[in-house]
Amino acid sequence: MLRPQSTATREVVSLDGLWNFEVVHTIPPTESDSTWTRRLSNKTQVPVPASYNDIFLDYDIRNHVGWVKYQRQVRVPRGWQGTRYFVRCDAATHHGRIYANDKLLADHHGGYTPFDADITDIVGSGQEFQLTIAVSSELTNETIPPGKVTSIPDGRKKQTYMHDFFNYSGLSRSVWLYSVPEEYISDISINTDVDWDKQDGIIHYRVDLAPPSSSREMNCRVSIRDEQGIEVAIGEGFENTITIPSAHLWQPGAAYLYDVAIQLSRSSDESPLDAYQVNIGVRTVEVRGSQFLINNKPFYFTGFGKHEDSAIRGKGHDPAYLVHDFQLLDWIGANSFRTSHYPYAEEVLDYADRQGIVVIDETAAVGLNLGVSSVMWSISNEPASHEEGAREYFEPLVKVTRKLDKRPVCFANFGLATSEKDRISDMFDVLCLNRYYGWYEACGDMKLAEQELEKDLVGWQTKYRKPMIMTEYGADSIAGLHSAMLTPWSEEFQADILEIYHRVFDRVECIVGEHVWNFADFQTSQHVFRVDGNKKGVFTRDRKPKVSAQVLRRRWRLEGVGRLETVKDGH
Ligand code: BDP
Repeated sequence: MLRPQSTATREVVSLDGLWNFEVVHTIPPTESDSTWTRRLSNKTQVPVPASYNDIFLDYDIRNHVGWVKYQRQVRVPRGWQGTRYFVRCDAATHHGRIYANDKLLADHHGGYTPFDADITDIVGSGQEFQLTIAVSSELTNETIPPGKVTSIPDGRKKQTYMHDFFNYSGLSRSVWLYSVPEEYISDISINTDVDWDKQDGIIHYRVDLAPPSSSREMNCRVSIRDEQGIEVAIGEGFENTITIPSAHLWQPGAAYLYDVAIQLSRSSDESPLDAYQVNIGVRTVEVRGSQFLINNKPFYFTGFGKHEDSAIRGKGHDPAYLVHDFQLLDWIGANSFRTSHYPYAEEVLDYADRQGIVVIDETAAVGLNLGVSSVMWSISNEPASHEEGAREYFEPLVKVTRKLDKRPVCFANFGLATSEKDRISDMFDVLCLNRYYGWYEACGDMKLAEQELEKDLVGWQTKYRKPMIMTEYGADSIAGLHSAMLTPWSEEFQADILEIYHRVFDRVECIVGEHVWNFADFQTSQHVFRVDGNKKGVFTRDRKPKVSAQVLRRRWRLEGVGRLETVKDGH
């Protein structure tokens, strides 16, 4: 699904801002019941994009289990006659429905992927309509992520879940109204390769149309321009391979993006029908033996598991936090991050592409974006890969992922599924491990932690000889709590733990990366074991560095671990 774009043939209107809002306490009996679309008062309003939970001070709104409604009036621009137009929701966490006036037009499961509704036949151009988006926060044993809803004696519902981040809900990403021509480009797939002898960039592309049969009377022209705006290559047809002579490669830390313009025109008179533009980087990704190669050179990941999380907006996308977080990644010397534990807003991936930051995209929703910065798909975090049935569950998922895209595939393994007990790691390209020695295990016994960690990693290395990334390691620390006596929760304790891990990484040959858990403190469900959330951040929730940030900055930025020129045959 392509993102809305303003081009010569398409228009976009942002629907972000304040929307009328209502918490639904009694679920209307059917999906078409008119109470779903009853007009809401404008006394209670919420911002879009933002999770609604922390906007109010009300316990029952913050912890609401079930549906809420967002509503506003929208006018379709007058000039959109003769086009098709859609309402697009970038994310509704976790189940979303779009209603135009009283018609249900889209029903989408999955809280972190976009969906849209064609409203062309419901509202004429120039007309106003009432847009209602209903969003449910419920997690059950049929959703991803899973959860459980129970009822307590006073009739309220309680949501429990296994994951360790607050179940923020609502419209956490933008909402758009956009138009496309009657016959339009519906999808674009691009793969890049490099002819290493000639240093040429090879671009394989495919353009899909809607309605699907319309391509016969049309031409498709693809033009590639460099960063100076100079056309360097062109292609004809809906599927083809284009060569960019002596291509400028997209490198970690040194992004370079080509502009790919796709133009559809009518065969008979060459009149323009549709236009779409994407930016792409030319680069290769490959796993060879125990190395992870980007552009044929060993790459060592340094960075973090992150969250979309900040005060008040919850998981709401915020461009100020986006840019500031990338500033901090640069300051600390990180070259990559994992979109733990869900696909992030597409704006984040686009920005990573422009900044040369490498991404491990934790999602099964392949095709969501064209991001070049994503070098690998993580299809699960900490599944019970040691239990019976794990292989049967994951085998088809790995197959589907490989069919959809050629990038390496991994999952994040947890401590209980040891190298002896795990049943699935042979199917993956890279071994990603989450470990908490010195914290959840052997807490405070730094010597034992170091020994156990090394034994664990060497076990995986001996069995598989595949590249290994430590995708989570760290400890909680309360900013401002200091101690020279190895006191858990102090900033020094967290810093010490990181140093143990680094010593071990430097001794284990197959380790090709280190992602600290977590970039910043983040909110969790209310819990007596979590003091206002998870404090494993190297930065506080408002992005102030803790002592551990200096440990990382020294290693990554000053000693240069993970910098391209320092990663040769090992690190
Ligand atoms: C890991 C999870 C992560 C948690 C972390 C922790 O992958 O989501 O936040 O533990 O306990 O198991 O901090």
